[in-house]
Amino acid sequence: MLYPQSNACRQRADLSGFWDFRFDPADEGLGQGWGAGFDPAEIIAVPASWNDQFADWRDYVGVAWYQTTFDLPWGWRGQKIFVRFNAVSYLAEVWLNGERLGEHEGGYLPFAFDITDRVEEAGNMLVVRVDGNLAWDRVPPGNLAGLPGAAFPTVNYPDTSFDFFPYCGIQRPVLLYTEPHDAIADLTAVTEIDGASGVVRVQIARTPGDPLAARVALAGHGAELSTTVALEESAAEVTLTVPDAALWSPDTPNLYDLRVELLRDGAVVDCYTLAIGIRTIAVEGDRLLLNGEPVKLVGFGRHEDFPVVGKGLLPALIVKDYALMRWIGANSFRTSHYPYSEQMMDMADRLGFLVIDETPAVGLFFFEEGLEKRNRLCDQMIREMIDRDKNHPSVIMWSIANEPHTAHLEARQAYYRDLTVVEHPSRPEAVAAFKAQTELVRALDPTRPVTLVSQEGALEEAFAFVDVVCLNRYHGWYTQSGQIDLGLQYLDREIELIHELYPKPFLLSEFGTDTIPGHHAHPPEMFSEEYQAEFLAKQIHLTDEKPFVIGQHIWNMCDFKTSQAVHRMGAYNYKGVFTRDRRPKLAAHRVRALWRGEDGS
Ligand code: ADA
Repeated sequence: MLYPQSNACRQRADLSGFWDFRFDPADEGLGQGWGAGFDPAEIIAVPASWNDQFADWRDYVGVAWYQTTFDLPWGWRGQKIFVRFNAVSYLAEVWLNGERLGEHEGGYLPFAFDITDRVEEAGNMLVVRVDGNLAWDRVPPGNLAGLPGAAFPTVNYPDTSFDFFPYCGIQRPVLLYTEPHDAIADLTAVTEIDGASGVVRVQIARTPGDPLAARVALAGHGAELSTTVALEESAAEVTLTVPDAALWSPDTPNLYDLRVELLRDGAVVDCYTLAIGIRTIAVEGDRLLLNGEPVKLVGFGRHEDFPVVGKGLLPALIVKDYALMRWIGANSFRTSHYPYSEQMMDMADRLGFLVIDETPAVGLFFFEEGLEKRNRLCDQMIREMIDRDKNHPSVIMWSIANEPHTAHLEARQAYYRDLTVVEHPSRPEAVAAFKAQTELVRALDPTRPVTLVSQEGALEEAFAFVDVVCLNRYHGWYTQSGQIDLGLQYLDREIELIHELYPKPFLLSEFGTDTIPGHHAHPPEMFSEEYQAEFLAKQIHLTDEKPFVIGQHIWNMCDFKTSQAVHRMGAYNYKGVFTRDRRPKLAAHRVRALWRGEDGS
């Protein structure tokens, strides 16, 4: 799904700003026809979550309505006209001038509607009903306490099955945009390396119509290449060879401008420009290879999270977070636990960060209730995520889930007792789902490794299907609490056991400790900054000694908001090495010295 562009053939307008708004706790708006317009009760900022914008509605995750009016920009008539929502959490229904355009389920990926035949010259009324409810047949799931025979007593409020606040609303920009009737419908750029040359294969999909030609040009780093092909049917592919290619990597985030034009009788009827990076990513034995060389991923699990805006897009925060990751010596992060904004992904390309792109499938469970729908949603979100992010050189791996509840309870009890792995420890429904999803990922994108981020350790049978093993583990925190060195012994044994069963590259994808900013203790004690610094340093040293470990992602880069729960003081997860407002804790300095090789070890 190409991001809307403004150029000689296309236009784009941003509807960000202040919209009319109304909460609908009784969910009466549908029945009362609010889709045709409603009496606003508030004014709300778009893009941003609604939870922290008002005094009394922080924990409200029900239904609310947005509306705004717009005039059609001059000169747009005669083209195809669309409205696009970059992300609305959780479920959006959209009307234009009283006509229902459709709906989209899933809070972190874009969707668009063709409004060519519905948009007026002036006074267009765009209305959006947003349903933020938590439910067990949604992805990510919630309200599990409502599950018949629930094994989940309500431990947090709002009742999520994941550990971050379920912010809701229109959290990323809403765009109007045009495309010509003969348009580039999609582009897929795949790059390879051949000696000193780069090979760029470009698949061009077009809207149906009369025969056209496609001119593909690649410019940058001294290269000026182009080729023209006939574009009779719906798609064509061209290959460009770039001599002395300037490869993309964290140290050299070289990008080229790929410009595609559609031509009829020599005249340009559509054009689109894509920034591409020439790089390869592959798994070879126990190693992850970037451009044919082993690469180590050092960085973080993160969240899109900040006071007041919640999960709302905040460009200055994106700049700040990349600056802090650069400062601490990180080269990588995972989009835990949902695809991040297009702007965040573009900056990873430009600044040179290696991204594990993760779907919103966090906290999945495999009871029968709602399973068919959850599986269908997981497939939908895998497709949408790959369709949106497939051209980013920074995306080096797809993650299909975070911490699914894969294992049987009995299997877990035996495992936690003494690392005993019983026969078939995973639920068959989970094994079937993840086998199908890894196959779907490979069918959609055979060029990148696929992973699943697990808490089940050696019980995770889905590790058989993935290319890279990712483990979240907190030995010395949730287990062996207060005993960092004992935790290391358990971590050491467990990683070796997992690698014995699943001999693949291994990433310690989460490890960390809740740390109250400014709280100190000597000797180190849980929740103190000293404990976090020692815990992280020792687990980094341990995992660095293992040849099959391809890196560490600390949990988390920054403190972030969660639901209320007894184990989340102030409704915060304090595992950040930076505070929520981006101030470094002691561990940030310790990790910086480690990752920048300045710790003298
Ligand atoms: C899990 C989960 C994270 C966070 C972490 C923690 O690994 O993936 O989202 O909840 O635990 O802080 O306990």
